[in-house]
Amino acid sequence: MTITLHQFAYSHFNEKARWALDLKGIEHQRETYLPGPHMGAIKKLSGQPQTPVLESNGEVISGSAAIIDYLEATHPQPALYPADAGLREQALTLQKEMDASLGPDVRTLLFSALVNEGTYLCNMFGGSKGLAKRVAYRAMFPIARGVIAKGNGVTPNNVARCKTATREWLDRIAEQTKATGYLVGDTFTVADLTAAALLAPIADVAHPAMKRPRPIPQSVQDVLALNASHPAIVWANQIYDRHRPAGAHSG
Ligand SMILES: N[C@@H](CCC(=O)N[C@@H](CS)C(=O)NCC(=O)O)C(=O)O
Repeated sequence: MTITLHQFAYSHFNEKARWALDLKGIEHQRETYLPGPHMGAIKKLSGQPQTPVLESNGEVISGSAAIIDYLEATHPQPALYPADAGLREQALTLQKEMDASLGPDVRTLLFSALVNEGTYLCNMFGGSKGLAKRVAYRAMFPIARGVIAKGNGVTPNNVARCKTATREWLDRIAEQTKATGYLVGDTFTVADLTAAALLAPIADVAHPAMKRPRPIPQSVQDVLALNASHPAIVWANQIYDRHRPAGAHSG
């Protein structure tokens, strides 16, 4: 069976898929695209513009939740869905809510800094590429900056909304994990994977799949500082330490 994950290097939705593949110990290849230039190839492959996309024996699955669902069906162990139907429903509902709001809002917060850090942004997403591709990508940045800002919701009003909404998610996650250390029941589920992966860009996790290049520009550090000591950020780092396998890939 040949499995390929079509991905962006530094992306929290892609990290959900990487984490599920690594946790289940599934042998696979990763095809890494640069955001922007990815569009033609990903649309041709999947009929839509976003990563992650999983290609498995001729099947093409788009979106992190659908990919996890597919992997859960084809490689059931270790399970990410609780066996109990009620708990499974809770975990899947939480995933859906976080994919719809926490994920995009965290991305907006990060991009509110990255739109002013062209060289750093290009290193984050293009670090694994050769020099010629990296130079060409950096050269495109001034022209692409407006599209990047718009595509990631970077307007003063929306950034302010995302700060509040993210704080509310952090408070909810901290409250909901207080009793057992997990969001649903007393074991690691898709809900914990989703929360920790989607928080990874502001939790500044050390795992190679989401470790950002150093030195971190001051503007990005300012975004991290907004919530650095929040119990849910500490929790996300602990979940990474306990449940995110190293995996065979570096990113
Ligand atoms: N709900 C989707 C969101 C995927 C998503 O937002 N992907 C972003 C990267 S984080 C993307 O591919 N953006 C490029 C684009 O929209 O053109 C999922 O769970 O996979």
